[in-house]
Amino acid sequence: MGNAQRDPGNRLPPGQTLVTNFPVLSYGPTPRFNPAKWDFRVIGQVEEPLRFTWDEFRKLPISNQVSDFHCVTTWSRFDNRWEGVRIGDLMKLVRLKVDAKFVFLHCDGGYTTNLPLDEFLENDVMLANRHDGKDLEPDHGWPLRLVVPKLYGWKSAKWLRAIEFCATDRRGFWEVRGYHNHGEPWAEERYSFQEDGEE
Ligand SMILES: Nc1nc2c(c(=O)[nH]1)N[C@H]1C(S)=C(S)[C@@H](COP(=O)(O)O)O[C@H]1N2
Ligand SMILES: [Mo]
Repeated sequence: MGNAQRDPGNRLPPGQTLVTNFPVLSYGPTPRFNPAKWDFRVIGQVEEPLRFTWDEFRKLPISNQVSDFHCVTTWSRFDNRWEGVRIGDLMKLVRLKVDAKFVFLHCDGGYTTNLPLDEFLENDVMLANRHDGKDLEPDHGWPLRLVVPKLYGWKSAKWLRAIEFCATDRRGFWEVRGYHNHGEPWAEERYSFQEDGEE
């Protein structure tokens, strides 16, 4: 095995191969960013929906976080330094209704994905606009993407425009096209057929 495959810290989930580049995985074209028209919304099971313009969003507190990234197509990239707004900081502005149990993410271009509320609220989940010290490349989600390090990469929605809190779960773009509803890399939750027999 070459250097690329070695896993000194036992941080590589089963079936994954380490890469040092940063592949682009997108379904469809990269949307164009227009700062005058862009907005970011928090909707659904909240006491009051929120809407941020680009200038308003830029005033939220900024944090850094280093995490590993695992794509279901089998590449993993270690030690990504993400900069942006921690979900914990965003949530200081959000009053959830008691019925909020799931999160559904809406992106420019129509991509969607879903995850349980408790996993969305993990400490390492971020709304990122910088990666390894640079603004995100357009292909990697500029101006804003979600990062959910503990789930496969397709949950890390690029070009994120809205977070919808939901009482019931709803499958997103890949989740209705054969990918697992949960997507936990250490359990290799890759495909929806694996959900058979799960509760
Ligand atoms: N809007 C949107 N977000 C997306 C995707 C996409 O096609 N559209 N692809 C997902 C997949 S499959 C992965 S692995 C990661 C890849 O992020 P990257 O292209 O920055 O490596 O983005 C995820 N977020
Ligand atoms: Mo992916």
